[in-house]
Amino acid sequence: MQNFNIEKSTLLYSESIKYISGGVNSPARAFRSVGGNPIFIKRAKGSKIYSEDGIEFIDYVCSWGPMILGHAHPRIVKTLKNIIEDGTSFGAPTDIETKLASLIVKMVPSIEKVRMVNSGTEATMSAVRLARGFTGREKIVKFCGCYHGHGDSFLIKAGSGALTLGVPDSQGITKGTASDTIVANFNDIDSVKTVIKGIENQVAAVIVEPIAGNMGVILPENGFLESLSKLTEDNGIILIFDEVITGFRVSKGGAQQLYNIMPDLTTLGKIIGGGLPVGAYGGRTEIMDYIAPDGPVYQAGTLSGNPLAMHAGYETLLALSEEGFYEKLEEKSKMLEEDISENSEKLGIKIQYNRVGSMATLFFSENRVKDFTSATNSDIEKFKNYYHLMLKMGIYLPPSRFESTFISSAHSEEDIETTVKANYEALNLLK
Ligand code: KE4
Repeated sequence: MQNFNIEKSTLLYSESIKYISGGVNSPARAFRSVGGNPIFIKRAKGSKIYSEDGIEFIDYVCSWGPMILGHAHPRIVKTLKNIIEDGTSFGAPTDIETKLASLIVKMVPSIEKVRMVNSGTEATMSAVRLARGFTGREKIVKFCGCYHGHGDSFLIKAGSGALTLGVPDSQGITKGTASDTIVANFNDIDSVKTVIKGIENQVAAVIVEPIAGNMGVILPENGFLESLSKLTEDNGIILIFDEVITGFRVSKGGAQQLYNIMPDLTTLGKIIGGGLPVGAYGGRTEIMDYIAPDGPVYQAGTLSGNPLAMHAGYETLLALSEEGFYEKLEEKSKMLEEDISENSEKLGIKIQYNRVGSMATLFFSENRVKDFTSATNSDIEKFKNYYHLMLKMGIYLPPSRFESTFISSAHSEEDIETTVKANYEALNLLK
């Protein structure tokens, strides 16, 4: 274990909590569920992040998903350097917005038209408003443990940081709003049929993470997404795939391409900004034409389609479109899964390693983790101890068992080997 002295981070945290709520600009970054204080990061390059204390980590958070090319990728840095002197925001249309939009339309099977926003939350909020405007209906269905950003309609039985902090139902949500959100169970199509029974014609949309990432990674059981697609189609309900994590992560066309399911609307974020603030929502033209200025559903944003973010996103999508990108990512992701699974078998520590492509979660559980209940039954104490053992060995994981780890194209085989060695040592100490 390297000299793990985080005095500088601790000092910076004592300063940040004076001015920033919780000392962080997003609760997911607080170390509340694992204990200790957050590490302050000074810079990053490729698969590594460097703390203010001068500690190097192999990064498996990847900014919670966006950095699929790794940090400070030369293509992104060069692009931003080239354009920054031309101005940063105009509040008027630019050619690069059309270029990125057309690339998204080309790559994501169900998207015919798209609207850019500034975050995944804005994308999901707008997609639900659009579904309500298009159908004239008010109810929405979400899944317990799924997270769709911090829009009021979604902070009911929410995952990610809300679940991590034990507040899946946020305060500040009006009874009226909450009453329009119906909660079903992921991977349980009968629970969806039950909760909408008799009110099918009041339901505007079902929103789902096609691969859950915010309870930790939970794969869709065979037939679940197909049944959801049929149920929504049969009842005139808009099916929204929230692909803020899975979009361009699990394949060029996201989860909808991987599972060959066509949602009515798709929300995107993270990767399409290449590390700058971006979100997007898109779908069939007949639905997307309902958005202002063409249609009656209003949505707007000062910095939507910001040129810096558009260029960073465009270069990112071009890079991941290159031949063999996902195959190489799959090789490294598979190697990590197999070697960690081998470690756990050798040491007799029961884990579940849920993975799709380069997104994965290691659960300390005897049983398969296939839904919210089995995810929350995983061993939190073991996770906390594992987390800090790995951190001290220079492996930076998300500080929550309800998040996904990510591998970038910058992660080397050496990084994977180092991680597997650290995993072996950590599991051995947990025995
Ligand atoms: P943002 O508003 O954070 O850009 O996106 C919201 C969102 C929407 N949909 C899904 C499936 C998401 O996972 C997210 C945000 N993801 C969390 C981590 N799982 C962001 C981390 C944070 O909140 O700091």
